[in-house]
Amino acid sequence: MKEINVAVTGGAGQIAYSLLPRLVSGETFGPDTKVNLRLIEIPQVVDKLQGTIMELIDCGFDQTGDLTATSDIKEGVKDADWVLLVGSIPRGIVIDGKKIEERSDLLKINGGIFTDQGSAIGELAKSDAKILVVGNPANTNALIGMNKANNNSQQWFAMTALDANRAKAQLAEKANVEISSVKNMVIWGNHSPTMYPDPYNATIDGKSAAEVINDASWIEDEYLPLVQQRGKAVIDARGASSAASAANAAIDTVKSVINPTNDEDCFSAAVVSDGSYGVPEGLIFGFPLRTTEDGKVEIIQGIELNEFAQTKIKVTTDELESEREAVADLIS
Ligand code: NAX
Repeated sequence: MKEINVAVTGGAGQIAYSLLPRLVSGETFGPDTKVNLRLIEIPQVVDKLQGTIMELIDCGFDQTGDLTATSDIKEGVKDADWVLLVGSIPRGIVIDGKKIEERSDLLKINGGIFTDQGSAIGELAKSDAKILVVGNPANTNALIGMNKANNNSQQWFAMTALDANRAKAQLAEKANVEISSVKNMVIWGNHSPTMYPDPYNATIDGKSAAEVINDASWIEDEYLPLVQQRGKAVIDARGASSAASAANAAIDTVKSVINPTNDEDCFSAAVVSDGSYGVPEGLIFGFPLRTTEDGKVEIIQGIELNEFAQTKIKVTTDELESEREAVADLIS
């Protein structure tokens, strides 16, 4: 059996609890790949990972390899093929008596984590390692990590697949079709309320979803808030955040990166901008992506953006530029 090394930060958190069994079950990396899993946590909770490891052993999957826990990021990411950066400091946490509510404070605090993690990954993970940032603010955390890694043969992604899955689900419900009929869902920009889930280029059975739904006021006034506020709706309903669907989206992203993309589809994740669609170079930006037969992830070109899309994309681009400015000292 082939073997790969997968490192996951935030291993004792909610998302990880849903994510980890699916990483070592054969579902994500295939039945012929053994997965050595390194769980990384802050020193205060690293011991709890022993309980998680016991559970993973008790799942009894043939594809489960060595399971280790550490609070040392260097040990965790050494020779990693994949690094899933799930851990981060949540909004609302109290640090030195101050409740962290401002996005700018959150950016700085998490930025500090992602500088060390980025340097360790750049130096020690495999030269072709893939890194998926889930912890928020995901795009700018990825920007910091990627700059600190300073290793162009590795590839960084920030997760927008949960937004894409939510965006597809809302279109399917409105059009009263199976969710598998909805394809080409692009989340443009930031994983934040400014993201633009594109209903014009998404397709339902091959036709523009906006045309199939044929209700401009729903598309332009109701659809975006529905997708953008879905996370809050889940919290309100279940009293806890959407950890299972976030874990599922992380699995979807890994599968999308390691398997060629169907000709009639694309997948959503944020990657470093090469200037495509006028997005400033270097930003970590949600684009339409495809994985080629030889395993290369490319930004799909030539998608038409109407005036509504251009206005929305400008807002999310401006937000990402201001986030980049807020962490300028961490990426120089
Ligand atoms: P939890 O608070 O349950 O778990 C986070 C874990 O990360 C904790 O166990 C904490 O000890 C650990 N951690 C903190 N700093 C660390 C460090 N330096 N190294 C290693 N571990 C560290 O949060 P959870 O619900 O699992 O969510 C994790 C992150 O995902 C949050 O930032 C959350 O905002 C983000 N999300 C991102 C989504 C996306 O689509 N990109 C959607 C879901 C989720 O909101």
